[in-house]
Amino acid sequence: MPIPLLERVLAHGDRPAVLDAEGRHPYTELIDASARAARRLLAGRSDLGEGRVAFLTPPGAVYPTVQWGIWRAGGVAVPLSTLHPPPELAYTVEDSGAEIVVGHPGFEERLRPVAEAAGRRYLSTAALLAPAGEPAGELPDVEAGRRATIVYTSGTTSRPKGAVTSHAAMAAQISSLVEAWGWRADDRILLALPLHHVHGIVNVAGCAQWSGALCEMPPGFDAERVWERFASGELTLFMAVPTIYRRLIAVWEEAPESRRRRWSEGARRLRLMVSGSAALPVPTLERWREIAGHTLLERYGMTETGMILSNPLDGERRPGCVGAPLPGVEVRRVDEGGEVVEDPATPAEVEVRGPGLFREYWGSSEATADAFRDGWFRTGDVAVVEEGSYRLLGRKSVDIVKTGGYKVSALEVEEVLRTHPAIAECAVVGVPDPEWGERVAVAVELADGGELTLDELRAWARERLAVYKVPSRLRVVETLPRNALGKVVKPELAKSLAGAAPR
Ligand code: MCA
Ligand code: AMP
Repeated sequence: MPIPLLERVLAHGDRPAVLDAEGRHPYTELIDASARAARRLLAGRSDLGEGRVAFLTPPGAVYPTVQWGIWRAGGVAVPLSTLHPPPELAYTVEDSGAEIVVGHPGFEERLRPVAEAAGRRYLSTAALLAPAGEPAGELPDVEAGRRATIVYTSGTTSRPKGAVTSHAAMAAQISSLVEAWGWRADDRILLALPLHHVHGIVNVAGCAQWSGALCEMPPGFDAERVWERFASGELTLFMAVPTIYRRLIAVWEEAPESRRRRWSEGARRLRLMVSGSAALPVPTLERWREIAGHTLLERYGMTETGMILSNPLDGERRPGCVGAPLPGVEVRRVDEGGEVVEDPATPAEVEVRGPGLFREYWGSSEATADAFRDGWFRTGDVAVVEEGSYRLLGRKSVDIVKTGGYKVSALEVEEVLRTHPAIAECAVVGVPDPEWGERVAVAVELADGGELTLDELRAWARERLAVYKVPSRLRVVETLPRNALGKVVKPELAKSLAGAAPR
């Protein structure tokens, strides 16, 4: 089985892999179940030959079982989001050209009609993993260079793009983190993140699987539950986005003294806590240090590259900085013309090279070509370097918003909102927010006779967009601020929207 991650997994034997609502699942159980899943996906064929399989499961042992089953059948795993309404699910299924859609029974009502409308084969995880009537047959040889997964990510184009990663690249992303953060077989991590993005898939689940560690997978993020798990003294690792640390701090502040003490003492016993996916505000880092006894290790990455820069496991973690290149990752900073900028204090765009990079945007050779310069991936993030540690200053594009760790394309949201009957024109921007990092905000020019409240707009938009893309600030304007060329001046708009009607 030359899929590098699964070769590692095979060596873990009966060690516990996942703890979920059903209990503990050893690695052997997941491996055996994934072989059954693979044979059922194959349904008599010898190899899915990089056919895409979209899947939607809650967090738990079922997730790696299906993911590995797809890989072992020679397919490409396309994780769907539990937060996506049918139009977004349909987009991912269609754009990826998924031939099979796999759904947990809990999502069948939402997902089966999507698969059927697109004319794709729908398979329930209950049928896929049923122990009885196991089909026989050889599984294909899957080379490490094959496509492994497509993760959809928003960008400067309207609709999300599918970033394709090979098994070898995924292994490079994982092994770099395992080395840098000292992952061990006796580690135990609590998953608090969704499993359709790299932070949850690679940094948490993938690294645990590579190392033979145990990953606890509760149904979703619940701040009190996380503190209780810290208090148990059983965890060694925790990784989350800044919004989650903010939530944990808020719940701690409200707890009675005796509980606070128990929670804080438990948190101190973990060996490492990591923050990433969005800028960690220094006050959050400082408050966390006071109440949990950890200086959060902040790191920086992207869906297309895996993790790029990280503060050190041992040694000084500079507040407000994201550290130095991870093992196997090359980083440079360039100016507008693509010239390397040597002066560390001059802001410049970060570019990345290395074995962990994605291969392509699915079905878009043009977008793929645009994303690279001389073999270097252009991140669109601007940074300076302070005593060897990178400090991110922001993104080049105003059309990308990061809210609670999710990347949102302003253009995608605008395109959907323009189809609302009361909206003549609109512009979406990110506005700074202490809880979410940024919030999605919209300024709207109404159609003749149109009326709109934020609640109405949210209810309407939630049926079409993932809830984290739905604006939570609205301002109705006579005219949007435009420059001489008629283009909306978004920085100006962002300033005025910072005080718009909140929810
Ligand atoms: C939930 N809501 C949001 C968000 N999440 N609104 C804006 N931005 C969000 N991120 C909505 C809810 O639907 C709800 O709407 C209201 O806000 C409050 O929901 P609540 O239940 O309080 O939120 P939650 O469900 O607890 O979610 C908060 C969360 C979640 C746990 C922080 O946003 C999350 O899991 N974020 C992590 C995303 C992530 O993994 N990003 C990594 C991408 P209503 O009130 O209307 O019902 S990978 C990446 O970035 C790279 C590779 C990297 O470097 O890691
Ligand atoms: P995604 O496309 O969801 O993978 O998000 C990648 C983007 O998240 C990067 O290009 C950065 O803009 C942002 N990001 C990730 N980690 C950090 C961090 N530690 N600080 C600031 N921004 C970050």
